[in-house]
Amino acid sequence: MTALARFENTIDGRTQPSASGRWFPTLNPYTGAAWAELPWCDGADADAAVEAAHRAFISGDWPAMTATARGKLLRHLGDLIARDAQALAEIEVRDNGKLLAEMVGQVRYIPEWFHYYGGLADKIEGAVIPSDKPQMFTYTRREPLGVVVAITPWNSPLLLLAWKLAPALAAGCTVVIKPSEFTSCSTLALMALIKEAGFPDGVVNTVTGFGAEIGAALVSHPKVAKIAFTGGDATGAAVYAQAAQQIKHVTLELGGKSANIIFDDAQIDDAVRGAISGIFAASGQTCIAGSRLLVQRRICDEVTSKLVAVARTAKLGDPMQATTQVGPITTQPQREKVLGYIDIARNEGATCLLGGRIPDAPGLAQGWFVEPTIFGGVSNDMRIAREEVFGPVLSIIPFDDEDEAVAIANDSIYGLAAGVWTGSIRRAITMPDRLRAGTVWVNTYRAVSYLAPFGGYKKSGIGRESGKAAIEEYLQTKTVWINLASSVPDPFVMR
Ligand code: TXE
Repeated sequence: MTALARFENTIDGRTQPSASGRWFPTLNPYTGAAWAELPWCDGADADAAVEAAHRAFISGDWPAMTATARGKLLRHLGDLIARDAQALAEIEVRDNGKLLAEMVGQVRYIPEWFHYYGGLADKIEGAVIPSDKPQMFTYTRREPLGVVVAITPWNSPLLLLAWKLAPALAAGCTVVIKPSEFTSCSTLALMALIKEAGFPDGVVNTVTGFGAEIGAALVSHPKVAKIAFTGGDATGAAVYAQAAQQIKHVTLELGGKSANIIFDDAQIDDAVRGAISGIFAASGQTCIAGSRLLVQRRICDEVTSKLVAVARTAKLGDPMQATTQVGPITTQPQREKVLGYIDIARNEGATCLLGGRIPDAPGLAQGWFVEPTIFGGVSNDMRIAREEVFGPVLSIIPFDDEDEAVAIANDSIYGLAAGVWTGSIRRAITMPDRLRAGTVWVNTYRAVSYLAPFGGYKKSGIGRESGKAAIEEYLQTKTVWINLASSVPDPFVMR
């Protein structure tokens, strides 16, 4: 038996196994087999990483560096990621089973975040405050928060890390990354590029292992100033509660149950393609999945039959192959969860129009596949319409008019994203105003950019990632008062 590849953490600039010397395997969702091993960290490693990040924040080269120099490091890192995009994407596919074509595209896009925030690093400005007090000079400084713990999920490990890492570093923070235990390898591979780019030791550190074991040690560490988290809402709520104990800053990017709304004046074939990309791309494992498809009743049968016809032809298979359209589910527990929701939907009385099973095609048995699944006859009070499935399962919900579409779309604990398909300019402008979601797409779906703030309303999260807004999440304001008078007046009266 050949030994598995081993990836190591980087703490204080040194690659290392865990303090305990234990390892755990990472599995390939297409083969179901272990393909690499990772350091199984515990509280001792978490503490070492936070201490290293704290030292790098308060002393040494990083705090002494100009913002322009910081920005250059970020841009250099972006170039190195572009150079190694193919190799990084292949690591991601082995870990998360998403299509190589999608992951290569995604990793090739990641440098934009480092270039953008590299450019923004030396445009962080304070202000001189007009003074209402004579002989007083008052100004503000924008200062980094401190040590940031970045906790990332398994669906798009490097992209969702870049959304945190680039603005955090541009702001001058230092970072400890806790990648998902299911997909840590690409993050550990990225650390070699962070070293090559020239970041001082301790500015970026990693700790791999199980969230339940090291999450609390990281989140509650007194030297951590902020947690930037993407993951499920239950874990997000636990992280938020723990962070509150020490009044730490948080950004939370959590789940969704996004409504993708098709009006009867839409280009129906485009809308069908949008609905497919909204739920079957990445096997539905995206926080922005358009898992509730709201269709105006007059066109509901037509849209449904077109959707079923297109989804039926989706080619499941090896995510490394260019012809594959739907890959496996990333983790075994997640596949169980998806299959569980399919049973729940059937028991609730929804009609399974397509899929709903583990595929029996030859060559797929070893991987964690679920057939693309479409449910009709769904009402918005069913659990399949209310809870995040995070898999290739679409619920079709008919509506009669605009008001009803808005009411159904907004009747959710989540508010991450929404889609609107319409030929009406009026609707294209008024519907986004009425939808309670952090992102609304009109006649498109799943567009994101380093330029555009992204985040959730309601239980989908707190704070924004990407765009200028995101850097604010890693900064705090200090106000400085300088007395220009030659003497200090009456000490018993507030100035
Ligand atoms: O996520 P977790 P899971 C949703 C999706 C999925 C569900 C559960 O619905 O079915 O979440 O997935 C770390 N303290 N999303 O269990 O647990 C964990 O190690 C600190 C939506 O995989 O939220 C990982 O690094 N950290 C989502 C990260 O949290 C802890 C993407 C996310 O894992 C921790 C993924 C703890 N106590 C799942 N426990 C999205 N918004 O895109 C775990 N972690």
